[in-house]
Amino acid sequence: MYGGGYIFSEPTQKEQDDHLDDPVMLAAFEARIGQGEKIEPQDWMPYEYRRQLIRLIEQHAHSEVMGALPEGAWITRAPGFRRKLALIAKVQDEIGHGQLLYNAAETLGKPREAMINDLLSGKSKYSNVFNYPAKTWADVTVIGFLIDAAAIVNQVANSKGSYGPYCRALERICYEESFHIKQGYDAFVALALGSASQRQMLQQALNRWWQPIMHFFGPADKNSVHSEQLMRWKVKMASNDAMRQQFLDSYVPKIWELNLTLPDPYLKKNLESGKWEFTEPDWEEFYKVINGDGPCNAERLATRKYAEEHGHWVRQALINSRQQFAIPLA
Ligand code: BYC
Repeated sequence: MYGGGYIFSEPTQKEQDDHLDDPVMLAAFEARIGQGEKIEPQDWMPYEYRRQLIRLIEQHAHSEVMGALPEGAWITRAPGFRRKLALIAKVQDEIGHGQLLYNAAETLGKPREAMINDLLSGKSKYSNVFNYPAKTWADVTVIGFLIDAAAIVNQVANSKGSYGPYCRALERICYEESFHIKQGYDAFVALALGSASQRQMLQQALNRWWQPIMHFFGPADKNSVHSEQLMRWKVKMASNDAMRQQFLDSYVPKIWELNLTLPDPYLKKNLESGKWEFTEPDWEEFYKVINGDGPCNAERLATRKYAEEHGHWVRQALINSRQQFAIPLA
C-alpha cells in the first residue's frame, strides 16, 4: 500500500518546537520497550525515536533500491538462462524490499517523495557497498552470497526490534534474502570449483569486496554515533562490532573451505576470546564513500535520477487511475 491507510501520530507542537518529550510519557514508553512490546504508528513515541527510525529505515530502503543497480547491470550478461532468470527475480525482490521499507518509513510521517528527494540530492545515505563497481560476473556472485549474507545478519537481528512496521517488513525481507544467499552461494561455488580462470576471477572479486563488506556493518562500536540510543530503544538489536563478528563466524569458514583466501593476513579467530581478529579496515575510505565520494556514487545517483525522471509518467498514471477508480494499490 502506498500513500494512505496508515494512521500515524504527528509530533506534538511542543515536540516540534523544542524536541523535548514529556517525561511521564517517555518513562511509560521506555517501560513498554523494556517489556518487549511493539510500538505501532499510532502510539506515542519520543521525537528522537521517530527521527532515528526515519533515518534508519529510509537509508535501508534506499540501500535496497540502489543495491539493485550493480547486479541489475548484469542481467543482460548473466552466464546462461538459469542464472539470468534467478538474477532477474532477485533484482525484482530487492526493489520490492525498497517498497516495503519506504512503506514502513512512511508510517512515521515522512512522505515518500521527500525520501526520494533526499536520496537524489545526496542528503540521505545508503549502504557503502553499492558504490563499488561489479566488474565481472564474479562480483555478482560475491554480492549475491556475501552482501546478502551480511544484510541478513543485520536484518534478522533488527526484525526482533521494537517498531512493529519495520520488524514486519524485515521478517518478510529475511525470507527472500535467505533464498538470495542460496542462489548467490550456488553461483559462487560454481566459480570456485570451475576452471583456473574462473577461480582467479572469483579470487580477484573477493579481494575487491572484502573491505567494503567489513565496512558494511558500520564503524567500530567506540566510534558509532547512534548505536547506544538505538540499542536502548531496541531499534538496533546488535552492535556494529557484534554483527561484524557474527558475519565472520558464519562466513569466513565457508570461504576458506573453498580454498579461497581473504586479503587480510591478520584475519584469524582467537580461540581464547572467541573473537575474530582482523586488520582495521580503512575508515577514511569508508567515510569518503558514505559521504558521496566513492568510486560509483555519482554514477549510481545519475542512474537513479534518470529512472525517477523517466518513470514519472507511470507513477502519475497510477495515481490518476487510483483517484478515478478508487483502486487500492497493493
Ligand atoms: N553505509 O552510528 P552508526 C541489501 C553511517 S540492502 C552507509 O554506527 P547506525 C541488498 C550511519 O548512517 C540492505 N552509511 O550508524 C540490496 C551514520 O551516519 P548518519 C542494506 C553507514 O545507524 C541489494 C554514521 O555512519 N542494509 O541487503 O547506528 C542487493 C555512523 O554510524 C554505514 C542496511 O541498510 C554503511 N554501511 O548503524 C544485495 C541496514 N554504516 O546517518 C543486498 C540498515 C554506518 O549519522 N542500517 N553508516 O549521517 C543499519 O542497520 C545501520 O544503519 C548500520 C549503521 C548498522 C549500517
